[in-house]
Parts: sequence; C-alpha cells; structure tokens
Amino acid sequence: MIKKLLIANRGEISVRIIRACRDLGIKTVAIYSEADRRALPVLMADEAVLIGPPPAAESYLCIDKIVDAALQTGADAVHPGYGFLAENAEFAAACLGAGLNFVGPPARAIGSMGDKIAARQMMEDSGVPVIPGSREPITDVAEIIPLAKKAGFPILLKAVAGGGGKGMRVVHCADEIQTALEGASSEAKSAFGDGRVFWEKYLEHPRHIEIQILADKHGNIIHLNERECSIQRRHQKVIEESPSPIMTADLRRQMGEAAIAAARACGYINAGTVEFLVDTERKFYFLEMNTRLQVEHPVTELVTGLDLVKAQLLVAAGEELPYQQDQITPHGHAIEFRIYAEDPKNNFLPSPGTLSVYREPHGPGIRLDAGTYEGAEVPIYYDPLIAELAVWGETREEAINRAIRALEEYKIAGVATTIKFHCWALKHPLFRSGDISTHFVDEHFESITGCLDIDENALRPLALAAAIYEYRRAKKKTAAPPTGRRNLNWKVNGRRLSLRSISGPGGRS
Ligand code: MV4
Repeated sequence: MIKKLLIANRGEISVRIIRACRDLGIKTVAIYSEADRRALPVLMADEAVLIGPPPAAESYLCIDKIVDAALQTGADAVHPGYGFLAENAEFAAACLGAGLNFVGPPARAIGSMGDKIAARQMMEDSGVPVIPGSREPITDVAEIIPLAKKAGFPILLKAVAGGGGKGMRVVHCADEIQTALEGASSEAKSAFGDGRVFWEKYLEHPRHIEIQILADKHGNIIHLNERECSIQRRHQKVIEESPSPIMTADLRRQMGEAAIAAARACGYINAGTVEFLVDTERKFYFLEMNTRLQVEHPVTELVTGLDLVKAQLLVAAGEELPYQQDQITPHGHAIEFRIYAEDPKNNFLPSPGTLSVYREPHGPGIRLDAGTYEGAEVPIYYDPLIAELAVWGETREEAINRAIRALEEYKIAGVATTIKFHCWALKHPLFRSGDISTHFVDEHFESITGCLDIDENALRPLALAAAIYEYRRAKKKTAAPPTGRRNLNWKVNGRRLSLRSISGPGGRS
C-alpha cells in the first residue's frame, strides 16, 4: 500500500485527497506556492513543501520541482488532482521515472486521449459511437465539402489538440469553411502550439452526459453511472447531477458499455470519465475522455456511496476493484454546485479577495468540499473556486429543495460569489422540469438581475461580528501572528498546527 502521498495540487481537491489519506492511514505531503502559505491543505497535510512563486508556471506546473519535493520528503506516490498537471503525460512519466507511483492512468492513455482525432479514430474502431465527421485533420477544404454536405450542415470545426472550446467554429455552409478553418487553425496554433483542425456534424441542442469509470491493473473495468453536466458557461461546468433527468435503464446500460469499451481501447487504469453528447432523440456520441478525477466526482460518490479517491489509491497500489458491476446500486439524486469567487452581476468576472465572512451550510443531505476558511484569501493567480456544494435527496425534487435551503444558508462576504446564480437556476422552470441543454445559461441567464441582489442586511451582523473579533484580537496581540493562524488553533495528529515550522523545501517534520 502507499505510505506517503504527495498531492500535486492546491485548494479543495488537495483537501479532499488529504481526507481520503487520513481515512486510509496514508501520510500526506502538500505542495504550495508563495500565494498559498496559509491555505487549508498546507494546514491539514502532515508536511508541506514550498515549491515556488505564485504563478502556476513557476510552481504548480513545474514537473521537476514537484518530483524533487516528493523524493525529498520520502513520498512513494503522487496524486495530481485535477487541472494543473493532471492530464500531462510527461508528468505521469516523470513520476514513474523517479520511482513514484502515479495515482492516475498510464502516460500512454493520457496521451492518446489528448489527441482528439486519434481518440475519435480509436473509439470508432472500438465500436463506440462517434459524431459523423472526419477521420483525419483537414488538409484540403475541397475534399471535405461533399462529405460535409452528406453529413448535413451546420458542421463544427474542432482543434485536434482541443479542449475548453478553443479553436472551435460552427460552419453553416460550404462557402464559410475556408475562413472558419483559418480562424480555428490560428486560434488552435496559439493556444496549443498545434494548428490541426478536424470537423464533425454540429449537434444543435445536445446534453452533456458523462460516465464515470473505474479500472484496475487486472483488467477489471466498471462504470458508476452518469452525471448530467449540461449546465455550463463558456465551457466551464457549473451544475452537475446524477441521475440525468433523461436517463433510462436501457440508455444507461448502452452508455455504460460504451464507456467501458472506450476505457479498454486506450488501456485505461484508475478513475476516468467518458464524456458524451446526447441529441434530442437520445442518441449518444463519444465526445472526449477525461483522464483524471473530476471536480464533480462527489455527485457520483453521493449516489453510489463509494469513495472515488480511496478507489484511486487502492487501484494505484495494485489492488483489484472490490466491487463488480452488479454491486453498484445507486440511490437517490445528487446535485453539485461550483461556488466560485466570480461576480454574476458583472459577467462572472473573477472576484479575488479575503473571505471576511464565511459560514457553511450543514444538515441532512449536504456535503461541502471547500478548500478555504473564514479569513483566508482567494488568490488572483488561480481558478477562483471556493468550494463545491453537493446535495443529496431521495428524489430530484427533494435535492433541489435542499439545494435552495443550503445555498440560502451559505454566507460569504468579502468576495462576490456564484451562490445567487445557482438559486436562480434552481428556481427556473426549465431546470425544474429537467429540460436543459448546453445552451441553458446562454439562452436564459439575462433576465434575472433582480434575483441576484444580495441581501446585504442579512450579512451585516456577520460582517460586524467578524470585524469586532479581528479588532479585539489585534488589540490583544500587537505582535500578532499572521491572520488565519491563531484563530484556527487546530490540532492534527495530536499536534497543534504551527505555520512557523513550515519552511522552504523540506517542509516541516
Ligand atoms: C460539439 C458540440 C456540438 N456538436 N461537437 C465543447 C467543448 C469541446 N470539448 C466539445 N464541445 C462541443 N462539441 C459537436 N459535434 C457542442 C459542444 C459544446 C459543448 C459540449 C459540452 C458541454 C458544453 C458545450 C458548450 C458548447 C459547445
């Protein structure tokens, strides 16, 4: 079994992984940048290693520094979390090369899914449905015109190295192809250093439904049902749920089998997700595979009762999956909300700053994965995710009502948040009826400014209490330690946490 794990990430996902390690008796090493000296994972991990200045390119993206930190602290494994280096085949290979167990798929599987046209070909050859389109990158526009006409306009041009919607262009007729191709290609070239583009028939109002899979090193692969992720904004998911409102037992079986075939085709091991687009006739098509643990994994954990991070660690250690497909028996309905420090009143502009008030919701059916605490900073350097709020109910309706209750209980001041945006979505008749597509936010979010007005009166007593507390503390201790230390006063492993003992590389011991 893994004895000591380095977590190559920050924020809530690092906290999530530390929790699984504590449950399993695995020691933890956090890494942190200068912007994250007082971050929650640094306080919670057994050891913490400073790896560089705030910009991710000089810290959380530095393969050499991270591998060094693991070797220096005697870690035997590395968990990449999501984002940063999580889908970097070079990082997975570097860990293995240094004798570290990488808690994720083989570098080969990461690489084969990063090339979207190679992935498409591999899926087509394995009998996984793909959207009608090209098997090769576009070289000659004249060649594809008859093929696109046959598939039917509109078509969508996509970057081979794509992701996040960069290098995509919808094309409505043959005359538009050349210009769109030039635009997509130059955008892809500057974003990914690879200007190759391919095409697919454009699905107009698809749902985004993904299947969670788990694969061990002994050839066992199971799926853990779907998550519906259609509620997104600019290719960022904002609400995810399971089961999907449109799922049937038959469709689930077919999509589950396709996801397992996809994983088998690329030699996948560990936790992964196969994304599908589902059209209005409930036909499903492979979109891409995410070769990592995802932000929305708690949704699956709530309905299946499994611990996906624990499963990842056991699989990485070489154990067989402890369950078979027929032992996966989901129960109830889960919905997750990404709580961002972004301003929905101002086009979701990031809103970094200090969480002067931070009160979490609790109670039946509520799970909160937060990477922060009252008084902590949301730095400007990274994705401004504060927390994931996941709710569970016997039914979708109960989950929605609990979600509204939890979001109203959640009090944050000091930064703008997406909490009120979620309340708007939950109260929208189309969301309530489950009639959603990937265009839901774009098509319906204009008209709600009234709903977004934050109830300043409700927050005033909390802000006042926090201010009085800070004032008294400052008066008592003139040479006070940095904010966020004294008031935590946490003990972990029987030890009071002290930031003073966290120094540069090598960490505390
Ligand atoms: C599509 C599509 C419609 N038709 N492909 C967006 C990101 C990239 N990973 C693939 N994406 C899409 N591919 C075809 N053939 C629509 C999207 C799409 C989308 C997909 C999933 C979730 C949100 C989305 C938002 C806009 C477009």
